[in-house]
Amino acid sequence: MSFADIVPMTADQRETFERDGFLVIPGVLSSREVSRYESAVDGVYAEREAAGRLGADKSLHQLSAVASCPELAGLVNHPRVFGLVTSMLGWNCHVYHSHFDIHPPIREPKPFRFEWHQDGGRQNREIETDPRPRLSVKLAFWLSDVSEPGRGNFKVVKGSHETNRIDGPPRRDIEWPDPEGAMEVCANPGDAVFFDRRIWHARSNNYSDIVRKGVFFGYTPRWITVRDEAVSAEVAAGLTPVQRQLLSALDEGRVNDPVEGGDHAWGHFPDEVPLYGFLRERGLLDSSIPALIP
Ligand SMILES: O=C(O)CCC(=O)C(=O)O
Repeated sequence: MSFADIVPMTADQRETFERDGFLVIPGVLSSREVSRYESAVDGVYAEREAAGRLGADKSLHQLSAVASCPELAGLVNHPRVFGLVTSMLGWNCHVYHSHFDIHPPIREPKPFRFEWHQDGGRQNREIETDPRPRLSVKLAFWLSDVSEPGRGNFKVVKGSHETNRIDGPPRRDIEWPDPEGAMEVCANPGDAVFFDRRIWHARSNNYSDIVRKGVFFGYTPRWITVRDEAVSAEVAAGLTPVQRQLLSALDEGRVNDPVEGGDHAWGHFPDEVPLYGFLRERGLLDSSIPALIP
């Protein structure tokens, strides 16, 4: 499947996603892709290790996935799953937050930390609705085998994305049970998980013998600001126009014209937004989805 292709979300997937708050998509990456992306993140891990910049448990939570590891750019609009993003968010979106995570096996007991959260930081305090709006979705690509629990799996409370509050300890270091209904999502290397940012989620401790590796991209409308570091001009030059949009590296047309305004995050000029043209050319501006209407 080439980058010219894209598969929109099916009606069944949408029903499951709306009900559960997440989808597991098997076999997104071939074993060659898994090896290629794995060696890219391993390279960054080795650099951070040499520079003494790993966590106390030798883990790496590396923000700004593509700026930190340009070889990961192909994941940002991976043809097998990017249609899930456009089917939810439409064409005026970008990546606002991304990371890759490497968690070696835990050999010694770890201090407790209640990690359950919704994504979006202060969006969860500063927006007054109940339930909160979706605002962003995230893709996780698995580069290691998390097909059994206890391997650093992604944990969710299925269907919790429309619940604003779960019970938790008064401080995150106070021992507290997992929320009712918590489950570990199991996946093979090359599988992806697509989730609503509001789903209550955490990571299981990795008590296996396998180093846990995953790459995460959070997508949101372009009128929500980006937390990631920008990619370098050299990296941007090697990206497709859609990838440049997603990674906030658009630098063409009127985008930077202070008088004309041109393309900007409010999406007033769809023709100047690469993803709009990309979807239009493929007949994928499904007008039953408001975010796809120009
Ligand atoms: O590493 C995980 O499985 C959890 C990731 C996470 O908390 C997040 O993407 O916000």
